Amino acid sequence: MGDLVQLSIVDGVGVITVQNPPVNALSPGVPEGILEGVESFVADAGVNAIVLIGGGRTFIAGADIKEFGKITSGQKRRGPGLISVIDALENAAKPTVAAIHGFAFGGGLEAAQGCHYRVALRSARVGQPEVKLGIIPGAHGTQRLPRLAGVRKALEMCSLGSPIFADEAHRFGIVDRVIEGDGYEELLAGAVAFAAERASSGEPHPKASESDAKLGTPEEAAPLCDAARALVRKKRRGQMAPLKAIDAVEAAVSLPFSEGIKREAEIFRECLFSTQSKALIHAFFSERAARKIPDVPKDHPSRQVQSAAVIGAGTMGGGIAMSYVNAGIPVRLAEVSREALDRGVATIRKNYERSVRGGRFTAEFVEQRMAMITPQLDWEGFGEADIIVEAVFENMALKKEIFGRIDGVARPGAVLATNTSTLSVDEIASATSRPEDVIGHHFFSPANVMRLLEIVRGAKTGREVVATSMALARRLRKVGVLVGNCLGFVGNRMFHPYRREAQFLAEEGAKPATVDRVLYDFGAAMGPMAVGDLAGLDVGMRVRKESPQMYPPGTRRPVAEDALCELGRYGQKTGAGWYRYGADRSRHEDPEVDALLRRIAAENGIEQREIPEDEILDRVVYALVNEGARILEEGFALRSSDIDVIYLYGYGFPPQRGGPMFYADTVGLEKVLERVEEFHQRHGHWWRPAPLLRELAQAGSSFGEWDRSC
Ligand code: ZOZ
Ligand code: NAD
Repeated sequence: MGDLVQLSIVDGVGVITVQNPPVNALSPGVPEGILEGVESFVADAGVNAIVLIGGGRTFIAGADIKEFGKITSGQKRRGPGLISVIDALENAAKPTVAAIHGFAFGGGLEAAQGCHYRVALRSARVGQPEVKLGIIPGAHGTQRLPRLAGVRKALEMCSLGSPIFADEAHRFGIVDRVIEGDGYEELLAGAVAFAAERASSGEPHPKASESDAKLGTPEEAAPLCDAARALVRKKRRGQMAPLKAIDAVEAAVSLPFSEGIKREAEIFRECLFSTQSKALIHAFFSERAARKIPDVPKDHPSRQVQSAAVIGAGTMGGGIAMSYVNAGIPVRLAEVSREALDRGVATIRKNYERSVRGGRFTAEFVEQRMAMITPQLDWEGFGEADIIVEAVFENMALKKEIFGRIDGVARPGAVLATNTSTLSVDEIASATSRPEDVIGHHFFSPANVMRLLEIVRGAKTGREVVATSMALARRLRKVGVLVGNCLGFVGNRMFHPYRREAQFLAEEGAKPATVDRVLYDFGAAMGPMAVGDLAGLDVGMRVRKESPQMYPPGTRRPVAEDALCELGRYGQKTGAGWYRYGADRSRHEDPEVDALLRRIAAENGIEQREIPEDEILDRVVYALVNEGARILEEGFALRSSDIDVIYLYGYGFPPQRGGPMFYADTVGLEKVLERVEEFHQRHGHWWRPAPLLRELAQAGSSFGEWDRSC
């Protein structure tokens, strides 16, 4: 049993404590340890009841996700492990009680469902989040949960994967008693008392697998399943596991338990071996890997951030201020004019009011947050701020002037962050006497909603400032990814060729709506043309004008968007761009755009043709991959999985594809290279294969292997 599971007896109750930090995952040895504990306590005449509890900060957060890869790669056979434990808990001759604090997730909740009873601290959360990993509950959760909580709740929990707190779980019969208090000791005492009570009651102990009262009939379940399917088709578009989870819950109603669990096992296996599951598991670990910076270990000293100042209350500054106050950090928000300041504050209020209407925040919370923002026209109090974030117009001269002024007022040790999306952090830092304190905090729009924060490390940025920024990202509920200081950093640098290629395709005869649909069908939240219209086509046009070096002589340059801009078609904000927009923002294809594209093609000697959909997909997605490979070899991203995280959280890349680099690995780099070389032959310069892509493809390797070798 080792140290993973410990046994003790408290007041005649046998206590099985899982000790597998940090989250008490069911790693090899844990199920076996619990099983031994149950068997020995059942045999021990001095024990009247059994409590299963987690040591440390949580109950059991589920299966050890690392084990799944071993199973699918054939290194390990899926043994009866957890399922035997659950059977033993349910069939024990003495009452079994799960005592839950922290999280009872996945296999953890399934183990708890095997117990006769469950008690939990009010702060505890229970959930079946397996679908987020592309699988379904595989230890009878889809069969026991509807019996405990009813079909509707089980469908919701198993298909969306969102956890619920103990009070709600109590209302639905998942938890039998909420224990007052907030510590492990109170939970243990409450659980032991509850177990002793049940043992002395003389009543039979309920087995979830035999409690059919809440199941209802297949006819009653059918509309609930249909509604759940419609919801996940919308909310988890393109994902297989949520629909499969619904099938499994439906089987709980239509089949006896002994058959339902067989159905669940088939579906579980089908999901576990799917590419989608591998991609989602990759996304899970990639998000956590991104926190690891080789020369800035977890325990590296960092600075306290208790107060912030934001300069510029425009689109980004307002959203950034909201992110800070949502995390409980007060913000001084400065603007140049009364009008801009009032507009900025009004936008913040409007955004909050929308959240109140949507039920995300209470009105009281919003008033508290608004009170934490101090709008001002001067920089009073900036000298006390722990961090100053600049979010003014994207103009180097202006940013340098601002940073020169910041240098004069910021206290020693304050972090000085810029939200620039394209400008050099080093050049901005050069305007100060302390470049070691300067760093890029590249938020994504809307900054209060989007989870990604690209943290841009300049040549002189100090490690303490990197550590502070990574920790701050988590506090702000962002996914922080450290990147290097190159043009466009990682995300926008890759986005540029992606959108360029989409434009080329349109110029060569692909309908803009077809390009968008191909990407939408691939799972993207929006296609590249619609994204351009949303962001404003003038933004790209200005960048192309200001940075002519982006298109060296002799290289093909996209012309379609410049032509659209000349017609005043900047996108949604002018009612027309790649599409024409109705007053209600509805999007319509526009024959004028097709005519414009034909004209451009004729004028520029571009041959128009019918373009197959697979070419559309490969050209836009491999444009991302090829640039991503260059970024990696140039060292502007630490690992390919960081690039995936950036695309998953900042650009709406479909999670079930795992990110562009992972997707390329699933296709096979040899095939990707072949295609890139084909495009290079046909389209020239922009398709020169990245040396790293060539190297890995020729070695039969992958980006994932490259990450592991670094
Ligand atoms: O970590 C958060 C979380 O949500 N974890 C995943 C929970 C989950 O998805 N559970 C379901 C797993 S699938 C399952 O359970 C199916 C099943 O049993 C099928 C039965 C058949 C089994 C046959 C198999 C052999 C959580 C909310 C729990 C905690 O969040 P925090 O923000 O506090 O902590 P993190 O996320 O930074 O995590 C800390 C470290 O723990 C690692 N980790 C977390 N959950 C894990 C896990 N490692 C393995 N398995 C898990 N379930 C995480 O990677 C991180 O590691 P480091 O190295 O980055 O620190
Ligand atoms: P914006 O035009 O909406 O806002 C800029 C604000 O800065 C304006 O309200 C302006 O009045 C104010 N400002 C200008 N000079 C100032 C000064 N001296 N002091 C105080 N305020 C001043 O622009 P935005 O979209 O919020 O962009 C801001 C920065 O964020 C830019 O660097 C941009 O590249 C970057 N960014 C933008 C996006 C986006 O999608 N909009 C995304 C990521 C990063």
